[in-house]
Amino acid sequence: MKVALLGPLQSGKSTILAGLTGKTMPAAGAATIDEAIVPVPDDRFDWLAPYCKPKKTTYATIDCLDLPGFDFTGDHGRAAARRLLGQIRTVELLVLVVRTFESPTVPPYRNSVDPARDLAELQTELLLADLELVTTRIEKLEKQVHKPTKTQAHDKAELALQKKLQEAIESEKPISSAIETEAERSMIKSLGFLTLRPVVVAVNVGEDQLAEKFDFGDRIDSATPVITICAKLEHELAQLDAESRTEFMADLGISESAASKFVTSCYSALGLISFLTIGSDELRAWPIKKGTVALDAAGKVHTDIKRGFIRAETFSFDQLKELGNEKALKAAGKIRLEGKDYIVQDGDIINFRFNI
Ligand SMILES: Nc1nc2c(ncn2[C@@H]2O[C@H](COP(=O)(O)OP(=O)(O)O)[C@@H](O)[C@H]2O)c(=O)[nH]1
Ligand SMILES: [Mg+2]
Repeated sequence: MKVALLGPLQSGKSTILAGLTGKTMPAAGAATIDEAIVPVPDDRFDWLAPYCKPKKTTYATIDCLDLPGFDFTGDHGRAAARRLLGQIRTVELLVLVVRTFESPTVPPYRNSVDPARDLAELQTELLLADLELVTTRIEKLEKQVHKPTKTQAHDKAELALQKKLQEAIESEKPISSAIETEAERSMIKSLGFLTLRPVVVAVNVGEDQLAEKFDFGDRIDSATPVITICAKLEHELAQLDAESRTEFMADLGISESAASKFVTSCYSALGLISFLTIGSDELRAWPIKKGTVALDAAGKVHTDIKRGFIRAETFSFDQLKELGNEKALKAAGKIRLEGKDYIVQDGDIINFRFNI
């Protein structure tokens, strides 16, 4: 599950990721895409770890790509940005990072701090990248539809769809807004349109702007999360041990770190939930798409478990917490034996029974 962080030069992308992973990210000006594996906070672990005392705990993770900052002020920067956008067509979520912090040592993009302008520019560039793709596809299909091939009917349908998408882009609407059916979605799936992806907007604020709210009006729809994060502060928090961190956060009057809110928002924008496996060896959260059935969830743990699937012994974390232990759950008849088609829920604790 890949997420890409996009934004102008020095908007704070690498600092955000460094805060999330504790790892130093490439210095400003790096030209290559870097990858960071980011753990997804799960407060159920706070209860479960002392309960099962595992040798190992493994959080769900998301894969974040740190892109070099965009500079659309000149031809060279524009070409570099286009190349980078071409390389991220398979990612599933775009995080658009814009900055509002002021710093005497970090000159702002285009010589002024203006998050709405930067966001608009990013959106326009994503639309242009998709327009290029649509146009190329239309040219190809227009030649193809006249040939009496086996795919002629499909080609005609796709051509009509591509023209509809082209119209959407030309009126500055993302492709996601023009897709009406699953059939349409699957028809264009392999093309990797960027404006088909869900978006999270991250506003990188200064330490003195933590309480500010940012409204981008109708530049984004109401479903798009806007996260306010002070990358520099989060990076500092990440360097502290747990106790000092709690103290520092209490001093600042915050309960959940912005970094944690940020990751959780990305996780749900990706349509992901977690099921859990518990035991004395490992306590682990497994990311799955909402709607995943038990058989496929088993396959995440191990292909053998999927192949030899018998039943998924399942109970919910909330019930475990309420009743205290598995014995009590069993006595209360709360442990279910689910079949292959059971739709796994967030917070399900599963023990797969299998046979190989
Ligand atoms: N004052 C302040 N400086 C920041 C903040 N976030 C990033 N910076 C600084 O801005 C510069 C660019 O940040 P970086 O993460 O490399 O930006 P990127 O080009 O988007 O990856 C670095 O010197 C950071 O230390 C912030 O929230 N406040
Ligand atoms: Mg960077």
